[in-house]
Amino acid sequence: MSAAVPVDVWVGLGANLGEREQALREALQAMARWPDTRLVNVSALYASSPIDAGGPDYLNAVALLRTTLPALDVLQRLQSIEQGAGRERPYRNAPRTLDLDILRYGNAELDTPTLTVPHPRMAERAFVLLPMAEVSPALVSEAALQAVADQRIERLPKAWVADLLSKK
Ligand code: PH2
Ligand code: MG
Ligand code: MG
Repeated sequence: MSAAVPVDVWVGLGANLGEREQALREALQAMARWPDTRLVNVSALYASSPIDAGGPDYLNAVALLRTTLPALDVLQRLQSIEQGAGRERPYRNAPRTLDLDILRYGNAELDTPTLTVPHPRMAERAFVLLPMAEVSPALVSEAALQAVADQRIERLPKAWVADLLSKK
């Protein structure tokens, strides 16, 4: 048993190659199985045009976890899920089968060679801010949403992962 205080962690999910929805769903299933971790909430799916990148449209979502795992442990686990989904990294912002980014780790401000939180480009991206506002409205201001209002993004109304949310 861990004595550490649980931390809220916001994870951005994205995919624009392959079976996108299935990859996002399987990633959430994997996170829900981590030790000392609850999957508290997940946004709807959003379809969005690639930002600073090429290739097909993305599916994006944001998940809220509550965990006692350290930030770098969370990062390592996310990377291992990406690997399992066949993620390749031929060049920066290349199209991908699965991308899992730590957006926030509680209120921590970290700048290490492998992890910077809050995510440095979060505020520029509608595909992060809209789903994040759905999960945690207090974290995203109207002004922040206005600033990305020109980006093409569509909220998909379908129910998709309610069955995965922790009842604890
Ligand atoms: N991820 C990127 C770059 N551009 N665009 C959209 N719409 N969605 C993404 O997840 C995304 C992107 C780099 O990780
Ligand atoms: Mg990313
Ligand atoms: Mg990434």
